[in-house]
Amino acid sequence: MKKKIALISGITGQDGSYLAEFLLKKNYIVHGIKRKSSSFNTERVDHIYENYQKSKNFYLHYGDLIDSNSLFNLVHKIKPDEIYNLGAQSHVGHSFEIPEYTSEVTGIGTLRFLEAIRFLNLKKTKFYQASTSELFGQKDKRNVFSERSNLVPKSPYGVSKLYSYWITKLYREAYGIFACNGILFNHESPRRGETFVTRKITMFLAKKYFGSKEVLKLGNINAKRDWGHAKDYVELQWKMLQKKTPTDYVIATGKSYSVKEFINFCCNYLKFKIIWKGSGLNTKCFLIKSDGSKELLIKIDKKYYRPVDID
Ligand code: NAP
Ligand code: F7E
Repeated sequence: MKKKIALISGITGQDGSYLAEFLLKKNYIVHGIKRKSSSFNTERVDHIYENYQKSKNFYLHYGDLIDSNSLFNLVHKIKPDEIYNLGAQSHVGHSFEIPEYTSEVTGIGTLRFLEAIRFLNLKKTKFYQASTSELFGQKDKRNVFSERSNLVPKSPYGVSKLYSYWITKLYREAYGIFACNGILFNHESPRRGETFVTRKITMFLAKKYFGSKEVLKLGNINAKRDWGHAKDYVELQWKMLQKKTPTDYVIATGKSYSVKEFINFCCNYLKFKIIWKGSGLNTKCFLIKSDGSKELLIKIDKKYYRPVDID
């Protein structure tokens, strides 16, 4: 039987690397897009390259979501059965500092892919768009989010993803492209980028466990998130493209916890005794040492708050 061919943007990221592994195990031929960087950026997929290059099932190509030609040429050459658009400037906080770049990559980048499929008339190519719970903004009166919730993004990242969400829907309806939005809540793993809050906290605490003297600076620790595991969520991305008809899906665990609860859980796991003092910007967390003395562990820094920070 002919092997299925997948093209993944964002293959060097958390989800891209897990999805590549998942699809290769399903006997796909996987093509990934990596962007040009002045330093190595393939750390998360180097082991895949090592394992699969001989079998000719795994390929990496240079390309960029702001470069229509590179995307068009790759789609034309590879003619994938499935495209997974996971590439993005994906950091919500940073999107306030680089809103225009975020819109280009995270918003218009999606249109560039859809236009390539439309223009090349690839009737069999299915398209997955990495959409996000950041479309939602604040919870409504029913205190739940669903595929029918109001979309009220609160960051340049969310607004860019909202454009991608609607353009994906539009190309599905207008041109009959098999295109799905996966509206995913946060998902984490040991491959999570180091500036996202779970990784920032776990890396800091691991260093502290081995004697580091650093103090962790955080933003809004009362913010709540629904955290799942990236490995589970990439499987669902694939499943969406295996359905008979394309539509959009919300993916979440249904349980949310605050950043503070996450810290308490991690400290408990490491058997760190901690105590919280103060409130708001003056909140501090201390580590109680074996001799009873206190060491400052975490403090709040306004710099890590977002202009719109949703609890
Ligand atoms: P990630 O680790 O930040 O990976 C983003 C990927 O996009 C990286 O491979 C990055 O390349 C690539 N990229 C960035 N700018 C690009 C450009 N201009 N052209 C081509 N590629 C570019 O993100 P993730 O956590 O795996 O998330 C995957 C997707 O799901 C993203 O679209 C994200 O917005 C969305 N999402 C994530 C979550 C979550 O909780 N993880 C939830 C909902 C939606 P480099 O490696 O070179 O930086
Ligand atoms: O923040 C708070 C922060 O950056 C989580 C992306 O994958 O998921 C991710 O976006 C919460 C926020 O993820 C710090 O204010 C406190 O409330 O880990 P994060 P995110 O913003 O939820 C969504 C679904 C995506 O689509 C995105 O691509 O933690 N927080 N103090 C902090 N966050 C960070 N990064 N750093 C802090 O110091």
